[in-house]
Amino acid sequence: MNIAYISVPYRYGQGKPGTEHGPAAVEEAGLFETLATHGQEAVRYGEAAVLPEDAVREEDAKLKRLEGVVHTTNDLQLLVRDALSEKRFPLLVGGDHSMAIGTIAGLRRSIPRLGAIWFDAHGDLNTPETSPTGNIHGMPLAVALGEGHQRLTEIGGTDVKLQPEHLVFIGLRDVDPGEQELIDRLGIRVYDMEAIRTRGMEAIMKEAIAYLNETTDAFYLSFDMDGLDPSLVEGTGTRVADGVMLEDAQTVLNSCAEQENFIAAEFVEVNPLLEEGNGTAILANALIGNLLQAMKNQHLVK
Ligand SMILES: [Mn+2]
Repeated sequence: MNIAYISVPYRYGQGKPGTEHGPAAVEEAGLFETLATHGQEAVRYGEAAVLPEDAVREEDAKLKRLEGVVHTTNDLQLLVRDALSEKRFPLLVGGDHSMAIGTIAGLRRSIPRLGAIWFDAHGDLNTPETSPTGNIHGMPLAVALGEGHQRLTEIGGTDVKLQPEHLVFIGLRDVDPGEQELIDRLGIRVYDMEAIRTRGMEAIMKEAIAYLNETTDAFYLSFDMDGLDPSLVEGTGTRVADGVMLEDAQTVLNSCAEQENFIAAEFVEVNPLLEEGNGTAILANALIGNLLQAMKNQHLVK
């Protein structure tokens, strides 16, 4: 399978400048070399369109920079859809996590029963009503489940993009009250740090994938760098203590790569302005290398 690397250089889903430089930082860390090492063309398949800063205002405090998010996620869903229709594996680098609204909408076009593994410290399940910040990067999963502002839920079509039983959280540990209510009401599968510690990541990933395989046609991995332990990721905007360590993160990647119905991955929330050096982007590039190697071992990537 050929990789379609798609960059999403934007930050409008959250307030800190810097995630718009995430893709460039990962490229500087050697992304194109990583692609070439694993038999891929060292090229960018596409880059999601981003509105200039002066065209984006905060406007609604409960839904900040909405125009900027709508513009990019709408463009991104088309890129992802096209890549998938060409039988490519979309590999996305962001950008803040609100980009997943576009990723999921694009994948959903050809995968009606789409599954998602959400590697993240946060639930990303807020709506404008429940969000403590109004930042849309805390809302992409609510949007995918059909909850939230219509401008967002209608990106890529008016249908609901993701069913709650087609979603699994890995590494969750910072959940707002409204998010917990949604998790409980919809019965969403969660593997928190306690579960990872007591059962081990290997067993958890095996169970998570078996669970998704029961009812989905294919699944993708949404990898938020803040799912990792803060000691590993200085350059991400919302770090949370007691996170996933490197070996367990690699197990997540390897477990996904073993599956023939693993169809896309995104790495989000790289913010090089929050650290000296480029450590978080270097780590993201290394993790992408791990993933491609594991996929190559499974003959998913030629
Ligand atoms: Mn996130």
